[in-house]
Amino acid sequence: MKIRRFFGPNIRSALRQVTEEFGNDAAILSNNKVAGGVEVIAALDYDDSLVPPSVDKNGLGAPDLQSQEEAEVQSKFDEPAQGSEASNAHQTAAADVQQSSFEAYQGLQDIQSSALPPQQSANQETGGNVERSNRPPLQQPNVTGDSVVSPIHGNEKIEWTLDPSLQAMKEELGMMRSMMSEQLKGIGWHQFAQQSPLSAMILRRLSKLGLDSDFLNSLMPHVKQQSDAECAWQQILAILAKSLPIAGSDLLERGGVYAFVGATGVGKTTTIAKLAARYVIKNGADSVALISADNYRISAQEQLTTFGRILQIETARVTEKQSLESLMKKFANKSLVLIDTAGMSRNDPHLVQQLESLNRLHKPIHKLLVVSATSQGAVIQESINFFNAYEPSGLVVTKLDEAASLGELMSVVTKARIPVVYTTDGQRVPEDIRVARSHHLVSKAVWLANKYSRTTDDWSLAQNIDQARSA
Ligand SMILES: Nc1nc2c(ncn2[C@@H]2O[C@H](COP(=O)(O)OP(=O)(O)OP(=O)(O)O)[C@@H](O)[C@H]2O)c(=O)[nH]1
Ligand SMILES: [Mg+2]
Repeated sequence: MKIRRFFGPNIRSALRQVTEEFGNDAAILSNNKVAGGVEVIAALDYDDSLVPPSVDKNGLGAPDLQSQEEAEVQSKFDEPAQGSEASNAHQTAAADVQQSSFEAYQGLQDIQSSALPPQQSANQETGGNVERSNRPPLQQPNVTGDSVVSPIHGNEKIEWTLDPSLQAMKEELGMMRSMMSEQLKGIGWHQFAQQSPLSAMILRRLSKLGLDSDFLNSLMPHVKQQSDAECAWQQILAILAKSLPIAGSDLLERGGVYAFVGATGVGKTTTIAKLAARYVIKNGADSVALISADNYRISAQEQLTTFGRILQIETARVTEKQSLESLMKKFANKSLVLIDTAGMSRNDPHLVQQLESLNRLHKPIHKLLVVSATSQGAVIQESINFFNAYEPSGLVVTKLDEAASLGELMSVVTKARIPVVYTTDGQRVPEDIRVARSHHLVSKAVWLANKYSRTTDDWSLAQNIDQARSA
């Protein structure tokens, strides 16, 4: 947008200059009587909606200087006041024009002083978009706190800060600022990449894993500057692996009572079937029992019963007549008891009832929270936040085979510090489950990042430069 101030002995002359300079597409931002003549501020490529309604903004399309509107504007300046009514009308019109002129002027001042570097801004009287040299100065308003006293209205205070045109200009200015800041960050990234190519390469590769900013920031200081880039990358992956909370042993091997909790459809029942089958293979079918605490959905109970039948192990379900407590007593002789819970919305009161019934049991039981690697980081975080109240002993991460990225999962899990006990990567029972291993998760994360070649923009990378610099 090009903005310029024109001055002439009268409005006609000033408008003619505008036409000559900007052609027919110019928009008049303000016209204003000043000492020695008339001042017009006009803009090219200007968003017409930003011009205050009180300002003549008909542009200069086919400027007929004898047009009605122009004649009216002209009359505000040229016609002498006659009688008190005429005099009042003249003053009101002049005040409108003056006020609009001031608003537009103030908006221009804002744009200029914010868009220019301080030194240039201070020198704007002699340069910038609004040309002023050899022209009479604008009447400066008296500014008192947030209010501005119009030079025409004297003591009457006018709240100009709420003017829609100024608000629009401010928004535009804000957008310009954020665009500039993004560009500067991009420049910052390029400089950083030139100064520290190894750190930049590692930061880019780590970002491709989908790790969140906090995790990246915690890893970057560990980058060791060395000539072998691949070695540095392997080292940082080893540190990443070490950061993950991993149980590292087969928790169920020692037996006990375990309840599987988690969001709907994450794979709780399937995981129970896989773990039961593994246990049966080692310890025999008599050593295991399955309980379905899901007394809300018949199909869910049947799913567990079917698995039990296939594995030839005892199963039972909680009903109104058969409480969880009584079933626990029934299976007291089993070395491993696995309890399946209903997948329900966190807002469903039945879910809380079900979880509280687990907590009321006399015999302490372990809770394993099941989360799916296909869920977004925020969803996993929500699930952890909710089930944390029931103190899970560990996590089971399912559906690794369907995940497109593991970065968000690793970031959330590392923050939560709940150890991952098992991971599953398929629907087959019992094959597709394994004791969680950090290197397996990290290798899978790298493999997925290469497979889906996630792109990372310079701006996002630039967010982490400070930490990367300390590497
Ligand atoms: N690809 C894949 N699918 C899995 C995995 N684990 C479970 N599933 C599938 O996910 C679907 C849901 O599994 P369920 O075990 O019924 O899940 P749930 O958490 O018990 O579900 P609700 O009881 O309804 O909350 C089934 O089709 C499973 O076969 C896995 O590791 N990989
Ligand atoms: Mg289920």
